[in-house]
Amino acid sequence: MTDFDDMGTRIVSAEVLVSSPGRNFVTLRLRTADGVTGLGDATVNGRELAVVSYLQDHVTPLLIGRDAHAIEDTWQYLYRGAYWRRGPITMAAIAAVDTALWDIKAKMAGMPLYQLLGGRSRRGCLTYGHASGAELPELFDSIRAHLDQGYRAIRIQTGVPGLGSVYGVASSANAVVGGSGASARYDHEPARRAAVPVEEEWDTRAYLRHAPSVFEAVRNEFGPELPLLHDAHHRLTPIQAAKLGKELEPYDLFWLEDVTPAENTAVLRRVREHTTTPLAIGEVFNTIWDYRELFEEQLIDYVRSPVTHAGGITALRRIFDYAAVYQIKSGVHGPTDISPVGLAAALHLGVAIPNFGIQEYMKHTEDTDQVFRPTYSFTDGLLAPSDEPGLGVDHDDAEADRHPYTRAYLPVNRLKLDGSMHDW
Ligand code: KDG
Ligand code: MG
Repeated sequence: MTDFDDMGTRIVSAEVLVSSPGRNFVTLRLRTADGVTGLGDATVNGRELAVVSYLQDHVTPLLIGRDAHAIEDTWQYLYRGAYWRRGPITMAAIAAVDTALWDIKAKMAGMPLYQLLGGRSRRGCLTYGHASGAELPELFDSIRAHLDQGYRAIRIQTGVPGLGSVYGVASSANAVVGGSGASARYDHEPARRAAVPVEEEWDTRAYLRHAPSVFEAVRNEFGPELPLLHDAHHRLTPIQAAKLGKELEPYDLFWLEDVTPAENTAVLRRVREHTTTPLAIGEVFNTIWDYRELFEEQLIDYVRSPVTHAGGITALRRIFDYAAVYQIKSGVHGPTDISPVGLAAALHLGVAIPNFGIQEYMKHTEDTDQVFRPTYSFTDGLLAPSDEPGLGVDHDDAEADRHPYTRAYLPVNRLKLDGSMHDW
């Protein structure tokens, strides 16, 4: 569609911004002839420059001259038009364009984005924070500190006896990023930045023996009410996942996340047959199609897709509407590698949709917030978008220039037994 009634809404520039204020981020900024700008997050952790190329070499040239108001048509143009549909790089690129266009449209309307998505349905988005510790005393300290900060739901990850560092558990090595206790961070940048991925070791049987005892101890210490979550990071077979879900039932989890690898969702039938522990999945899914049998067979309870990796606000809204038919709720992925732009987009959707469940929240570093200047606020465990027009996030180019891209990876996971690569 190149027939513009209002030439002022034409896209005249599309910039791909790469920076590393604490960790790497890829951001798309679109500008209209009238000078309205919009931002979109295109960060794919550990594969950032692939999205930069996808956008710069294949997408941004197509955007110049298009009507910024034509959000749905642009989405279909980039998705159907590519022929090579789906996949994390394609869908992150489309997500960035879509999010930036929604930001522009809301700014043009002079409204916070959630108003264009149907208006506010709740005061804010209930979040869960990340408590962790190699041993129980550190874990308990971390839970207490999160409660003091206002969190009302907590994800629990711990070390496993006999294993070294375990992903998801803040260690002294990365405590330097955010201090110790509650604010220690487990995400592996920049404390464990390296030219090649850090290698961790894994033993599923040791993990399965240990995990239920951790939740028993936490329930004994903190009582029955606190919503508790846990992430198995795709590491289990269907029967192991079923066993874990069953053994965690007495501790009444809010959810058990990513129990099996994402490629074969049909195995969740087996898990579901055996346990009533609620299941969450989807942080590495890219499209609505990935959820089809999971929704229709009622195999999961929460959708983990973020705006950033599932094709943007347009696509994620569609996924949530489809999920609502089956009483399945949102549980949007919100680690620090989702930029403040991606998080703000999730919050605008989160306050608007009828089937909001919970929002993952791990605070970004101060350096990150100085680049993006987010205006969302965290009060009493609820994260809420501001009433500024658009997403309520900016991009300070001068600040970003102080933090150049540095190649960095997620760790990899090898079996302690023989060093073979394992799922995660
Ligand atoms: O980039 C992916 C990581 O941030 C991911 O491992 C985090 O599993 C994760 C989670 O639930 O936040
Ligand atoms: Mg996860």
